[in-house]
Amino acid sequence: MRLDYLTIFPDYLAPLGLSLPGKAVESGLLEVHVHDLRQWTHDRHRTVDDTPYGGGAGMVMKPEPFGEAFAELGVGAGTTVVFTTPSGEPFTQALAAELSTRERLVFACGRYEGIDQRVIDHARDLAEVREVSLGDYVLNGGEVAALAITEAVVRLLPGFMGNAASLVEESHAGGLLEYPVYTKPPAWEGREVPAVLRSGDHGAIAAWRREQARRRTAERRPDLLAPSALEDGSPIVPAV
Ligand code: 6GU
Repeated sequence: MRLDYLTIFPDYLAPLGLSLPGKAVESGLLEVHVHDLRQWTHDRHRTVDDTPYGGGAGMVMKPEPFGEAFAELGVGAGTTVVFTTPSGEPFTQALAAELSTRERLVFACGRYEGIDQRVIDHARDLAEVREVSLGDYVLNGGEVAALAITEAVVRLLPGFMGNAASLVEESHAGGLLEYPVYTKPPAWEGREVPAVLRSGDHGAIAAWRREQARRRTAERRPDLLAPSALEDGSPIVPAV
């Protein structure tokens, strides 16, 4: 898989060289290219934004640098352009799985009040487009969102370290949050590990974990237990 990032803050994406994506690059599974959007400006101030038509607060990212970037990077059939924006579709494990099947992702990281709509429309003429949001809150820009999406996608790539085992586990998940986990020592700060986990009774342990996961999900994410969440594409969480 090839990943390209268009950003006015390339330093924000430095973590891509570390840990998980870094290893995937070293193993040859992944190619990563971070591009400073300002390289496709031509004025002395390397301008990437301008005032919004119709008025209003903030600045809008200009279309031309994106257009030139798409052309130079060869965005076309076989590419998915991911626009990170709080007005996008919610990012889920299901979307991560879908994106992990693509040959090439180009992340267009928005800043300011957004990107001129014609950039998104133009990208749709060239390639597949997904506008993606991490959740219902506002970040200053799409870079951190692009990092999060990247990590979720890259760990699903076939052949990536450790992914076989974790994928099998995730497929058993049943759309619940993870149960609490414990390790040694058996008592710490006056708190004991639940006896059932030390009982060696695998049936009882599985039942306890299922119940803990159900309880935790009911408390924190009742939406996951609603009938509408039980259709295909429900969120995938660790094994119970
Ligand atoms: Cl993808 N971008 C920005 N700027 N804010 C967000 C987001 C994305 N997802 C949630 N908040």
